[in-house]
Amino acid sequence: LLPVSAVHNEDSVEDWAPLRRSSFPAGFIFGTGSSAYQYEGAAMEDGRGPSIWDTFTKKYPDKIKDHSNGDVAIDSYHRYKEDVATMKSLGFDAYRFSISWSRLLPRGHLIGGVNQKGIDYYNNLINELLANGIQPFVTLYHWDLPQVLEDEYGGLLSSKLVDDFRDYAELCFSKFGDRVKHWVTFNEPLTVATDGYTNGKKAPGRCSNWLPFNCTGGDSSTEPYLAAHNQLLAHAAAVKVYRDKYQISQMGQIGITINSEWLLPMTDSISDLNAVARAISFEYDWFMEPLKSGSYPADMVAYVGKRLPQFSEDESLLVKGSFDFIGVNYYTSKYATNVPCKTENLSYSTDSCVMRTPDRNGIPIGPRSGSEWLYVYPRGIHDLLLYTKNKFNDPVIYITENGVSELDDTDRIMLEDDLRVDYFNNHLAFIKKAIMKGVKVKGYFGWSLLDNFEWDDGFAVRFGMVYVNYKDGLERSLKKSAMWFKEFLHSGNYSQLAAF
Ligand code: PSG
Repeated sequence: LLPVSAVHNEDSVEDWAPLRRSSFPAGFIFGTGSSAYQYEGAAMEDGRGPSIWDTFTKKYPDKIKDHSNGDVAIDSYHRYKEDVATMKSLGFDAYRFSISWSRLLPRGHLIGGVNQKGIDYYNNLINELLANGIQPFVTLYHWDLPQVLEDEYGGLLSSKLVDDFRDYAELCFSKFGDRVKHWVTFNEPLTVATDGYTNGKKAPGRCSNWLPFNCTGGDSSTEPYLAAHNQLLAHAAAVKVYRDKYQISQMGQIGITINSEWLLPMTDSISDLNAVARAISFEYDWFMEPLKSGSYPADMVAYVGKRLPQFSEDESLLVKGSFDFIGVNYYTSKYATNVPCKTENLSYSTDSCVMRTPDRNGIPIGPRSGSEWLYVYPRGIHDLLLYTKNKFNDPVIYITENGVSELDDTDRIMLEDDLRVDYFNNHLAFIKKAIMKGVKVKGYFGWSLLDNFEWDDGFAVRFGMVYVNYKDGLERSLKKSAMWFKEFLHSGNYSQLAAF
């Protein structure tokens, strides 16, 4: 076995030319990403119904770092024209945003009625983008389930979700599919399963009662698997409708966005190498393997047993191959080490019998960001991409999110975001390297254009390349990283790669 320190020495930094736009294949798309609850605001306006995030932030203000919520967010509902103008001036080709289900269907179901003002808003946004030469990439579900569906049948825990999501997706295809050519069904089903149903940090805030996380209900040993399962089935149902009724005439593509950390072994012992493989199975293969083959990964079946739902034969065939592209969200990497499996107080978080940590022998895997879970490790995106190509039949990939945060400093307008400049530059360099090795990456979306409502971190953590002044009318100002992107997108040759 190679010592851990030698595993990654195949690429040397010296031969890396400075990055420029022309380093990427012709037609490669650069964009930024966002989501409805994090950006729009206007939570009670123009007929929008409440989502589980409205309920969650009001019911558990203590679970949000600054006790904030997305009622106003960064007001993109009203400021979309200004924000589209910023994208255009920076030179972006595309914009990924999500549709708020409860803005279109305030009562969740199609038969509850369509809110025309919601349709109007997304039509206006899409038309504004296209008028400025920016392609819309639309996510259908970025975590804001209509509250009525949570109340009626337990939301993602019920298979009733499948038909309701399919109907909602079809409404979107029929209203917007003449102009939207890239659809993402679900954003990060993993994060929903872990933070929504394992530790209760995010809506709907469920976890087992023996955990000290102040949840009102839940079972961390079963519900994460159920929520993941129903998201996969709902995804597949929406893809089927798109392929049966819309794709040929609308000529678009449909996929799903999967996130994962990359994992490195804590030591070079066999048990830690196996722990790495299991950790990746429990995060990434959990979704990628069903999408590729129609079944869950063998090690998850072995370790989770009867608590892991099963696909019927028909379901398996529906899920298998249900994508034209895979959206990949990558932010960070961790070390993995084998730990004994638990026999009581079972939870998704311990089922893999792996402990994940950001440091080894006291040394962090990379610079720390403003988010406690995010340490910078650019090489991880390259390794995740090659893993995807080799293990999952070389799919077409869009990087649908990649970005870094810093903590808000309430006394200072923070425009000198050198950490973010290096982050984008170095991750793009590793993506380029993966492309040169044959990975079919077709586009990259930085997270995010603007500072925004960062879920349980509220407004205390900033991910934007554009600063939003929460104390002064939500005024926007370009940070250094926005200028870096502008330079990169217009001419290319901006800076030498920073050393790693
Ligand atoms: C993404 C990746 C991890 C945790 C949470 C996310 N990870 O690697 O441990 S959430 C994801 C989300 C978006 C967020 C953004 C930054 O899709 O809405 O704002 O990343 O947290």
